[in-house]
Amino acid sequence: MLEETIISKAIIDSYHNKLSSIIDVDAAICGGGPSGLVCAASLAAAGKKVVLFEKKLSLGGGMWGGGMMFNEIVVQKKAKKILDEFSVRTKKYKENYYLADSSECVCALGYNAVHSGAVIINGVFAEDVMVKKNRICGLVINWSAAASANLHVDPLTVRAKFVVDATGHPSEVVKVVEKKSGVKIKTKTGKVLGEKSMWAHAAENTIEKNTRQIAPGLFVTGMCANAVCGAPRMGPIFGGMLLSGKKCAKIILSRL
Ligand code: 48F
Repeated sequence: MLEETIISKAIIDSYHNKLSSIIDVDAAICGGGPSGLVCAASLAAAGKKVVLFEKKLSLGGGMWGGGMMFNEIVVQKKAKKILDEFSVRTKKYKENYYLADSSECVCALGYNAVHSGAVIINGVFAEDVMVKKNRICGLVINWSAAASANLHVDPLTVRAKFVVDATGHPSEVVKVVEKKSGVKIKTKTGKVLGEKSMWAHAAENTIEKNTRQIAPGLFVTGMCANAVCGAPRMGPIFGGMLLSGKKCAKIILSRL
């Protein structure tokens, strides 16, 4: 005989434990697209305490849709190694152009992040950051459903040694920092420079350089790194996202 109340209690107890375990972490990642997932998986695989918040129910960000909903993605040779590492199958199209099924990619990145030990909290978004002594030291989180319903609900806060903005094109965490924290962003103007129009080669070449600590305690990865630093977009080539997530984890590891 299956008992409904036991099912409910199991979920409540387990979720409560999960949430309690991520109130104070090494890294809090905002955004579960490809860059955030690779960053989370790499940090967790190195034994660090990592939480990733995704505002939607589904992980994967812009990866599901490939190019214009043709659910295939392209990666270059350098990044194919990361897909190999995550056991994603690829096929060569031409020299330096490899294809992968976008659904397989998202599932593999998510599976690896969780299996490496990262805690994923979906349906929750970061609405603000915690700032102390001019340093970003945490994320202020709330239910995405509360925001959609326009409910006035006070948030909760998670403390993190490092925060990562992996929110893609909108660069939501950096924009909050720019708008209300008083902490200066490390760009030429001290402001978010904004994403430029499509130029895949230039965008993929600059994304690793743009993946860095943009303010004390705050890193940028993925499309967010290019958008904040005034670099172009690249469309459905995803190698830069994977390489950026790896690089972001590597720098954070060197500082933990
Ligand atoms: O947009 P997204 O996939 O970011 P990414 O990892 O990859 C970019 C590519 O998908 C593509 C591209 C490359 O070809 O240009 O666009 O840089 O994933 C960002 C995730 O962050 C979530 C959002 O729902 C998406 O899944 N997100 C955005 N704002 C918040 C957030 C927030 N405030 N809190 C939590 N999650």
